[in-house]
Amino acid sequence: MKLENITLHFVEMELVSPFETSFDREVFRPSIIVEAKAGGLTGWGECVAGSGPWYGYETVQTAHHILKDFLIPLLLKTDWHHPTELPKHFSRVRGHNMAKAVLESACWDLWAQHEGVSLSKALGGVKTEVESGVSIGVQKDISTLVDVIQGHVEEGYQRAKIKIKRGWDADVIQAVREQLPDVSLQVDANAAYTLEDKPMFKAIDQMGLLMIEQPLGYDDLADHSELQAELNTPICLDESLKTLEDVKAMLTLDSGRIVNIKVGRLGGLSNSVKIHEHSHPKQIPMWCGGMLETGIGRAANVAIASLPGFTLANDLSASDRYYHEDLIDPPFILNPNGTLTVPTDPGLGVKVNHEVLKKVTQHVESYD
Ligand code: OSB
Ligand code: MG
Repeated sequence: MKLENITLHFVEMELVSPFETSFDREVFRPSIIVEAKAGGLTGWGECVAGSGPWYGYETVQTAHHILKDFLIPLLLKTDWHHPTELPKHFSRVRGHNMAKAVLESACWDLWAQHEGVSLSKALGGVKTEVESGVSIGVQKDISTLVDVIQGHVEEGYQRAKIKIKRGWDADVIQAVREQLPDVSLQVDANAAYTLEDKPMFKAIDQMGLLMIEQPLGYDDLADHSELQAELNTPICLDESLKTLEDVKAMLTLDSGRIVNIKVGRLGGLSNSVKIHEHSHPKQIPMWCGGMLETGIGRAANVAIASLPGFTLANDLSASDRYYHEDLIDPPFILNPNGTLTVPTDPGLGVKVNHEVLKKVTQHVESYD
């Protein structure tokens, strides 16, 4: 398969409510939507690089540079047979996983459509529904947070993830625990702490959390190993895992016991499948993380989360939790049992809403 044209749609989407983490407060989310054409078919992908280098070093602008100057010219002259070959073709470019992932996702969509199978099937998915959790940003006070969690639980979400940062941690979790004792809870620090904060982690270790996500440095494994040794609650690594080698090192060092799979951070669906193949036989629990994607990125996430090793609730919420109008029609809705349905039509299995896409697009570039 050889791509004939690649179009980049630079979009900006307003979130339903601002999303505050230890590193940023987001109101608008920018993204690059990739539209790739070959043999009369169109494949779509969504880049998860953010407005600034806060979660990882990539931004919309670094992704743009890597896409237009390196990856797109390379892909346009490559004749490939299966999307699992693409990481090798992209390997001369070091890092820049989010830029690689968006092109590869569009190719997976194309390839699955060409084969007449859903992306889920193409990746080895087995589930017809994936479990939905919700990620909740820092709120203005504890009672607001409790109300927000309560509201999501009533909607049907299976677990809540609370973002923590210095000054918004143990006391907050303690209060939530007291007021909502039965809710399935986990926390995400987005790398806000150091080993000096061990006393805070020891305190929340007593609060019945499913996991503590990325407590320490965004690139760290050694300090996480030291912290994990002193906690009963499993650590889940997000930012620290960029490659299969990182996952292997995490397991060797016992730096964490749960893997957050994010397709963008890991450089694509092929690498994500490889990590699943490595971790699932070892019974390492996995779940799919999110980056506030529109329905285009969400469809790829739902497909990967349908693999058998995704045993924990995912950060895959319904479209209306993120945006008033999604880029796909129909949007993802939450089933009453707290799941999203895995699309079964060929490829991503969702229809892009061109009207909404046009409305949120700031500019377009086309390459062939
Ligand atoms: O750490 O999981 C994270 C969003 C942006 C950057 C990092 C993270 C997140 C989320 C959002 O938690 C989860 C979602 O998309 O529902
Ligand atoms: Mg995280």
